Amino acid sequence: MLIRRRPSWALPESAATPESVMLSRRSLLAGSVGLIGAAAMPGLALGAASDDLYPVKRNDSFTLDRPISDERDVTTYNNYYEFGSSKNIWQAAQALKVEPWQVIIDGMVEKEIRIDAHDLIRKMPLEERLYRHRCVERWAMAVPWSGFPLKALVDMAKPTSGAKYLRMETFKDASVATGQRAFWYPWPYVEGLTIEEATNELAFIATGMYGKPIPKQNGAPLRLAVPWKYGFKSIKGIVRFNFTDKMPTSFWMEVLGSEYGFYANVNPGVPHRRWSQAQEQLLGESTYRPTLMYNGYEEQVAHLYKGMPQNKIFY
Ligand SMILES: Nc1nc2c(c(=O)[nH]1)N[C@H]1C(S)=C(S)[C@@H](COP(=O)(O)O)O[C@H]1N2
Ligand SMILES: [Mo]
Repeated sequence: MLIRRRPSWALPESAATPESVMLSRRSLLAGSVGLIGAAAMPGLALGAASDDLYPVKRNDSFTLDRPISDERDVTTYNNYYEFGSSKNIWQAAQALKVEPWQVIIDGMVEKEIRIDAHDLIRKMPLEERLYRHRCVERWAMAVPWSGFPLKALVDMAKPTSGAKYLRMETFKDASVATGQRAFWYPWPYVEGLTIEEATNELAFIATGMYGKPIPKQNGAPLRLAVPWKYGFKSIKGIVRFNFTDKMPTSFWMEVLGSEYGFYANVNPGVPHRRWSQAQEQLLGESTYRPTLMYNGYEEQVAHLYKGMPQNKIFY
């Protein structure tokens, strides 16, 4: 979503596909994997205080209409602007220390909570879910996340009746996240949901993936997964959950509010201001598939937006 230069996804489709990018990255990686073996697996996380919890039991009620994406693709093709605006940030993200990791749950709650992320994870009902993910840039993937329903955290927080929104914030430390030295961005990354969205059964906090702890580049130790929305809503590296009565201004709303709104629900029929959203490309595939309404989760979430203006909920 860098706007200073022509973005790769705005190129003609034949010129830059996620696959061609990944194929070249794969061949680059091939050499190092042979040399240092498993240690070169980008997903490898060593020794955080909740690593023993995985794998967790799969909840079979979440099914896919597409293959699970290749783990190496998912862990090496990322958006995480804290570490740079390219897709190739997985090595830079290893600088992040994810233990200890202090989380604050505050704002309109009965009592403020400060807890280490790994203690929080131990208290939560962990399960595995297969989810689609659809980036606003048109690439998509399917991931086996481990984690817990966001509702479990909301219930623990006991928000007061006036709380209407949940605002989430990413860590801020430009000494390790060199992307945060880009002063023209409004750090820290912020995202938000209505309380109804946050307590919908689909809203999930991912703490693991592929049966292992979640890698740093994918948002360790706590990362939101709201699969009916464009990917930028799924905030990584969360340090704060703040309950409020005011609609949060997200990072991307602040950067470019005319293109990235608060709701950002997936809709194939509502184009981005600069490209169509009718189709999407799965990581590792060269052909396009049709984009699904609410990314295939219409049944679970459409009721949340009944009667709301269409021009507000799909960008
Ligand atoms: N803190 C933070 N969270 C973030 C982002 C980011 O730049 N910073 N990028 C978002 C975008 S645009 C997408 S598509 C997903 C990408 O997740 P992935 O790298 O695990 O595929 O993370 C989202 N969460
Ligand atoms: Mo994205």
